[in-house]
Amino acid sequence: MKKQKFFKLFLLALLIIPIISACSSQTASYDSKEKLGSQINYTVTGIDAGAGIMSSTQKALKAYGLESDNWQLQTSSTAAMTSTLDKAIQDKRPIVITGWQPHWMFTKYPIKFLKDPKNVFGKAEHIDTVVRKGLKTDKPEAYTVLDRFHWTPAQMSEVMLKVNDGVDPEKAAKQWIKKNPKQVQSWTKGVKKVHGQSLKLTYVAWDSEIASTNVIAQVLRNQGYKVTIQAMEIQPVWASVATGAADAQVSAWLPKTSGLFYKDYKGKFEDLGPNLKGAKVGLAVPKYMTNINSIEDLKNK
Ligand code: PBE
Repeated sequence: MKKQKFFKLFLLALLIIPIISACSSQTASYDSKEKLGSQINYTVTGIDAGAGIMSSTQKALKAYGLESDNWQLQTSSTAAMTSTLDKAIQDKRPIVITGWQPHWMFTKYPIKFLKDPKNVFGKAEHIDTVVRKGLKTDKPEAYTVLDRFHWTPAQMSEVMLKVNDGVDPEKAAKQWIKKNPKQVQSWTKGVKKVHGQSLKLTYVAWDSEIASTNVIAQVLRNQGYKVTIQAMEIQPVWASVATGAADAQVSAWLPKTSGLFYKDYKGKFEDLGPNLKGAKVGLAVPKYMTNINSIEDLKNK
């Protein structure tokens, strides 16, 4: 008897739980006839507070008159943002995210950048290699390799995707180096090998920076350096190179995204120029939001 009662309750639960969870699911599928803001609580889903894309988004909310329209930027992390994006796309729900390229989010999900007619995020960005003053005389071999380091958005994406698939970043870097000997040789050609000199690189644990920092660190290890890489917040990354606590960083998204730090620390570092061209930063939405194509549409549609 007891067993039967339990079984009935169990069946009831099986029936009720999905109904409850369906009712409490945050928002419905995207409805192009309804105002977008009210469908997503006037929220842009963002990443960690220190990221340049976050301050640019705040500027955009002001510039496009969205702030006065109750729009807000939600702080989280890249992992939380992409997981929210993943769920939204599964249910065809509306969502606005902070997006950038190179990143696997553009490979994995059908999303598009919103046009930015006021040019708040800037057009294309480049990622520069920034080294401490005096590196050229202290460690000329490392300086030369860092100065020559450059690759393409597609190459960076390849490493990022691997890491996203669960490959250890150092291993993914080694595999990329093995697959691209000519390119790596063009960075190291004629550079004398060293024997265990130490070298420190700092970076922020964003997917793009994990990829680039691990690749260049591994190339420098192959040149004989004892390279340590240390993850930290973006501001300490710039400070570490400015004070000489670190030798270099390869994560300066310019002119806009890291522009403030570039200005703040100007004169206290050496900019070796782009290691990657054709990066892009902005707001992005799923492609099924066909009537939302510009940041201006967030206000009007
Ligand atoms: N990002 C990735 C960083 C730079 C690299 C776009 C998230 C940012 O500062 O916004």
